[in-house]
Amino acid sequence: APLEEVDLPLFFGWFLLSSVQEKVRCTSMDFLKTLDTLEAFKKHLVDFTGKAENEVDLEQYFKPTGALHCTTKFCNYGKAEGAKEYAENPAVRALYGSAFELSLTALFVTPRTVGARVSLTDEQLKLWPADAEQSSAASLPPGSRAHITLGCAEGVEPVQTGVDLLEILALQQDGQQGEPAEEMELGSLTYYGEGRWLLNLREPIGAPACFSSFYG
Ligand code: 2AM
Repeated sequence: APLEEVDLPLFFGWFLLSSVQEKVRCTSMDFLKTLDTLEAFKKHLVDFTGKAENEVDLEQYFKPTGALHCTTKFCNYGKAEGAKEYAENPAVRALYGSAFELSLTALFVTPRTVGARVSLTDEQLKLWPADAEQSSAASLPPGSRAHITLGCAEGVEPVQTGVDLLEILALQQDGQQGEPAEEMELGSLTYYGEGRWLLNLREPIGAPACFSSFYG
């Protein structure tokens, strides 16, 4: 079929090269392994377990979600609002297939998801859709939602990761600085209530990635 007749992809995004996927997974596993042993975390364990259990193995709690990527536009094969416009955006067409370096600046964990926050450059923001932050009540700057889903709890869809990140950023914007919990080797850990944890990385992780799309 001519290219015009091919459906739009499930989503566009930056796909991490396989060597760095491994590195990011290892870092995230190390973080989870340490997090569930911290006294500060145990104090709020009920956020994750309900009342029944007094321990949680976060490495088991979160299920991996496939190839690591940072979604720019979820198109749902053209059914999502703005999908066609995004695919026709000159920046998207020009940069399709190009290499980028993403900067991972934080890791976050909630009872639903674990993810990495991505801090986009001005060039990368040209590929960021205007409506990505709409689901948040707060007015957060473009790119706020940028993240890589690292795992989801049983029965949770990956779309939740961005929602969880926006929720934490909205609290910050609202002046809630959170509860400093621990200085970890990777960075400083803050608790935002209701099972929400954010680790600001001391050293951002640079992740080479290709801007492309996924059809599934
Ligand atoms: P994620 O970007 O948070 O990981 C396929 O489902 C991919 O598209 C996943 O990476 C998923 O979440 C993302 N996705 C699914 N539904 C979405 C939506 N409504 N908005 C934004 N991203 C979505």
